[in-house]
Amino acid sequence: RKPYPFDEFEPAWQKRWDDEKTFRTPNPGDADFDASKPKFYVLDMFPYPSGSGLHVGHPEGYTATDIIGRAKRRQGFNVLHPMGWDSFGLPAEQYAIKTGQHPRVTTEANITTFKRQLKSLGFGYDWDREIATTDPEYVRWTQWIFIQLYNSYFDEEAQKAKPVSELEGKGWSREQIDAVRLAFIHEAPVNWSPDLGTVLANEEVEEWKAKGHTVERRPLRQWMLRITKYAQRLIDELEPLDWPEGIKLLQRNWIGRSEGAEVHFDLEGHQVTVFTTRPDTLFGATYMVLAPEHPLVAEITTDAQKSAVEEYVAACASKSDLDRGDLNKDKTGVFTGAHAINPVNGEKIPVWIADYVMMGYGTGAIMAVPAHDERDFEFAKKFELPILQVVQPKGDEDWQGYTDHGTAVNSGFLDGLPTAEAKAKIIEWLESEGKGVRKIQYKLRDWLFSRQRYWGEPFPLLWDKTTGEHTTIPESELPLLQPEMEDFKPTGDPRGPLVKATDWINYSDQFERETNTMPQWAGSCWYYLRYCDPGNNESFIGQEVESYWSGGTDSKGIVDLYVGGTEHAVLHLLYARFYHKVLNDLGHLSTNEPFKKLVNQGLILGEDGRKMSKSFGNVVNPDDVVRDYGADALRLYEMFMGPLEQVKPWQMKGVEGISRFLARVWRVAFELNQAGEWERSSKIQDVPCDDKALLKVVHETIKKVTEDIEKMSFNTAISQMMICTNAFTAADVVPLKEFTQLLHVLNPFAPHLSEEIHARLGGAEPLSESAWPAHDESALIESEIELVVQVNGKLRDKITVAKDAPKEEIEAAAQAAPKVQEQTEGKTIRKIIVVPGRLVNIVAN
Ligand code: ANZ
Repeated sequence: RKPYPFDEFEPAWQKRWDDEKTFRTPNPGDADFDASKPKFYVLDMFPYPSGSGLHVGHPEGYTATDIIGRAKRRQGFNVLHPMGWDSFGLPAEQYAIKTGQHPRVTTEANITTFKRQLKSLGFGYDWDREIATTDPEYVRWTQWIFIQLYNSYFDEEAQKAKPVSELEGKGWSREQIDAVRLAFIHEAPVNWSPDLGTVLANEEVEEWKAKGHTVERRPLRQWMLRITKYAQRLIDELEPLDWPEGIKLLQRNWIGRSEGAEVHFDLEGHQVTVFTTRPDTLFGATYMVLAPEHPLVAEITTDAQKSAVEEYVAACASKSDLDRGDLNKDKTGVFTGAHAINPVNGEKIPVWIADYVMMGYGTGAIMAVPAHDERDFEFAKKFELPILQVVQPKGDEDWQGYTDHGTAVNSGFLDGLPTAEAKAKIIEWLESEGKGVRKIQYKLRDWLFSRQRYWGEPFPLLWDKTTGEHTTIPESELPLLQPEMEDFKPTGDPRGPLVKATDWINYSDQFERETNTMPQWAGSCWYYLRYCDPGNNESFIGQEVESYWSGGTDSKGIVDLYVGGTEHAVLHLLYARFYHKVLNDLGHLSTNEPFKKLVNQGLILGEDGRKMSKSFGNVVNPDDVVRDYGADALRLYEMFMGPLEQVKPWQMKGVEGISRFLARVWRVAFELNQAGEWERSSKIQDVPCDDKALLKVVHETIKKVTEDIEKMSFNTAISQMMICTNAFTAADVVPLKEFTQLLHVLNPFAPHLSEEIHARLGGAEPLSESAWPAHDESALIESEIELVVQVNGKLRDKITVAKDAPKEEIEAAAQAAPKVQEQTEGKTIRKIIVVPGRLVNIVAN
């Protein structure tokens, strides 16, 4: 037998919430919309509906947001708590290729499973707002947003995006405009995966390599988004957000701002510019290094060095940036035979090529200062290049390989200056001599936005067959869906599988379609906006709705609370922030950031402490837990495992423990009768509570649970409810009103159980429709205190007295205590010492 009949009432409550649309959220314009209510938008990172169904990791964050959403609703907020599907993606396409099923079919089947599983956990979502990124109506607006990016440029002075039509007005040529669009075409070496048949963003390379795919560099023509223009704003506007410091740091590091200078060197009749963060070390530049791909390499290489250089360049072409970067300690390189002139002292320095210099960063050329840069130091030692000290360390460290700040030496007019001042002085000199400029450099690269896939949004773009110019399709033709195709296997053609849909490509005599598709991010970058207004077919979000959910002009983001995994710390969050800023700049949004507060839930590991994975056989299926223990037990267990942010291992024993707790709550209210049916316990009585201690626990519980929900400290809230339940279990009489108050605060955590008990005890209005309880401060006040009683300095007994009891009363109570009586029998009491609030000592002999 089940410890309580969750298998009967959980599905019944879920059905009722569904039928009655209990968690439907009214929008401005709806008949039941109440403009006086404050809004609260609480969002989960929507799942990718994979073939393996829900994982116990999903309900962790989802339960946390559900508790908050349910509580806030009852606290008078208009709560937006939606759910949907990130349903484009490579796995669906690969599965489709393997099985011959269309990805739309498998995706829909997976969504059905996920939705059934989420509903079986009783989450209070407004299912009327459900969206899938693959819905044609959603694709329409994903493509529409791309068109806005295509039709915009970044105005440096205003530091914001503006429509390119303004430039047309100023007489800019077509070519000039194409060169500044936020969505632009670019031919560059990209990460091409032959076995996946697609290019990948830099950010994605490691993940796919780890999965065993090959990734190589190859020059291709790709659509890019000019996210680099927003680098500084993406750093600055991060600061006011209520995000974990660790995530902010990851974003800042990813954007990677460096302050320094560009310095121009003469090089055999050419000019080469290097980027350096340490212009103060210019006197110590003893050689120069160009990236192997640097355009000047072929021109400056001497005949004697030609074959060595060509061989080296060819070998580098196949290496990724990561292979070439810092991790690769064993430095390689080749001398070009050419020399450059150090602009500060006229010294002739040799020019090398080496793969530790990347073409994609700075200018693709460096001045090497081996004395004070680790990579240069390694390189100079290996190739016996001169190492010249130009910084005196602060302490007694060895100057060789000293990279920290210090004092300039061997540096002419910089000598004696601390590093910061030397930097300022040399930059001033470079600028006045026309030999360099101050420069801020970011690691962030423009966003490679095209993919060679079938299961993604096609670009709403056309190419002119004769002029080769690109243009957008009319908005009236959106959404542009992929053509129906039987075979969308990668062809090896880097234009992607859509090249095979020749009819579809051939738009008209003049134009043909772009065959690339957008990355999965295109949909996940803005889904939180669509939830606000999912049915709108005039715009991606209506103005009135946007303004209401943004919550005013000083709002720091439209979403009040966003909960999800740390795996999205950089990419998803960065991309969404970029999209949001562009849409804000163009006047479509009133906030400049999407997510005001961010919380990352910790990973749930297997019982063995390893990451849950099919290959370890340690995956827990939520369906099994719901079947054996019920949805409330799963919800509560995941919240009781530890602090939300912490990584923690799954333990079935813990689920059992939580299930026993819930059964104890049930048995406060019900007992089994002779016929084996649950009936109302005789302890439950509709009487005023005259048990002060019990009353105090109940009100402490209301207070603590309310505060803990606000702090997202769910495990401590549950502990408090356990204490309260124990108090009810121990009581001879359980006053209905006070027990119901426990049910009220338990409701967001264990919604089925709390509603069922409440209804069976005669509660007419469901808890989820009732106002949140407030605690009674006067019930919390301690009215009695406990004192220890000593006889001749030895602890003998304890007494309970009124908190404000007079001295005489305390003395009398102490003498009357049974163990004290035993000890003082036949003796004379000489003295009684009362230490207020602590103890009574009786001296007797
Ligand atoms: C001279 C120098 C002297 C440097 C010194 C450092 C220390 P971050 O902070 O990452 O921006 N660098 C510049 N462009 C590069 C490229 N394309 N590939 C590889 N390395 C490059 O690093 C900037 C520094 O990294 C620059 O400052 C340059 O080395 C190197 F004592 O210039 B430095």
